[in-house]
Amino acid sequence: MNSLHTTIPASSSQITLTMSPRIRRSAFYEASVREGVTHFTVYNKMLMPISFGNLEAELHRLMHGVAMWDVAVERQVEVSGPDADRLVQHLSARDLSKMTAGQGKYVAMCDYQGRLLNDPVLLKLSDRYWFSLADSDMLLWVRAVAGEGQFDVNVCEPDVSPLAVQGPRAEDVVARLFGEQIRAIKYFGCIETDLQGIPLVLCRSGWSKQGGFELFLRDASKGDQLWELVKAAGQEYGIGPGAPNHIERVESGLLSWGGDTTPDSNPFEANMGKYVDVDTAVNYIGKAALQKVVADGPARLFVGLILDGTAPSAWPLIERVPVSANGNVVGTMSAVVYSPRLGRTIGLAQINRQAVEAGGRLEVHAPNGVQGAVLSALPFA
Ligand code: THG
Repeated sequence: MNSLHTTIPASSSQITLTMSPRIRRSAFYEASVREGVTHFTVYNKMLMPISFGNLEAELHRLMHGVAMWDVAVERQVEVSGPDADRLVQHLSARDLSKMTAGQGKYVAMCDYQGRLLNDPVLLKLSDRYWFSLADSDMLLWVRAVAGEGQFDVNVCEPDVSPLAVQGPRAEDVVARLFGEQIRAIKYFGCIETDLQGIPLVLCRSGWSKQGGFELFLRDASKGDQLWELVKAAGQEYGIGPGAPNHIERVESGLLSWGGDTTPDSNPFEANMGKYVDVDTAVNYIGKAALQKVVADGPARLFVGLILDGTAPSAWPLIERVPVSANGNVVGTMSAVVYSPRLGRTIGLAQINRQAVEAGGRLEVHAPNGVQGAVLSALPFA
């Protein structure tokens, strides 16, 4: 078996980033530095840790133990006020009529042409909504739509900083902190609570398929304190720092908006079709365009690729690379990684629907040469 890179390989993807007031730091920034963070990316104009220098250990904790991740870059757009229900529905390509407080849902936010603007987790709290966002400027969009439509709402980015606890032992750590009753929380269920006076929302969610929770800290000045409480509770389960894991997310086929999508992708081209309601009485922005996509069939599909050989293909990709069939370009690959669990090099790609339906062999024009590939359903088995 190939050994994993234990550090992210040095390449032109490694540069020095000079800080400025435009690039924000997280409530857990000091804690991440103390823990030995080695690599950051920028997400929602904020620094996001992506490695602590040992990807192998970080993956192992996520798959077999428990990891804690600074995901404060998952910024919230908060909507409250008399027209909040109506505005949130207008912005979401999903029937929310049965949604109750204490629930979360994965939603596609689209423009009038059905293009995917963001794929947040939407949380409904007792008196407000939070769109927990991927990496795009939704505060601008939500305020514009609210203003143009004269919705009576307040729209802001609140002081909220998610900390993820992920992995098979995550529930044990969170039960230790909050009590055994948290084991009954359903997927995307959320409760407004506190931890030794630190206000937060606890939600069963997170950007992995290994299970876990996110603690939405509601006071950035308590970031350090919360980090240390979670770390202490996780000691006996071997908790350690990590970040949304590239290998696990490719294996699981979790969408990275802006990485796997282009500005023209619609949700059906992002494998989000099952979360989009087109046959519904409710109305929302983009509905007619999305109905047309369903009627015509999407132009492209988001699929997995299994590459020939087991070379640990160049990672991170610094740009999408072409994928061809019989010499004709049929799509692009947006992520690639060697999966130790599958013993294969796997990727994520947007491929023309006809080429997916035809099946057969593909060629990936990877940075380290042309490699043959075949399609795979997502998630990878
Ligand atoms: N948590 C929170 N905010 C987020 C993310 C998160 N914002 C950015 C980004 N992640 C948004 N994108 C996703 C993508 C996938 C999922 C969640 C957010 C996800 N998908 C599951 C799946 O595809 O299997 C479950 C979806 C479902 O069953 O409804 O969890 O992670 N706070």
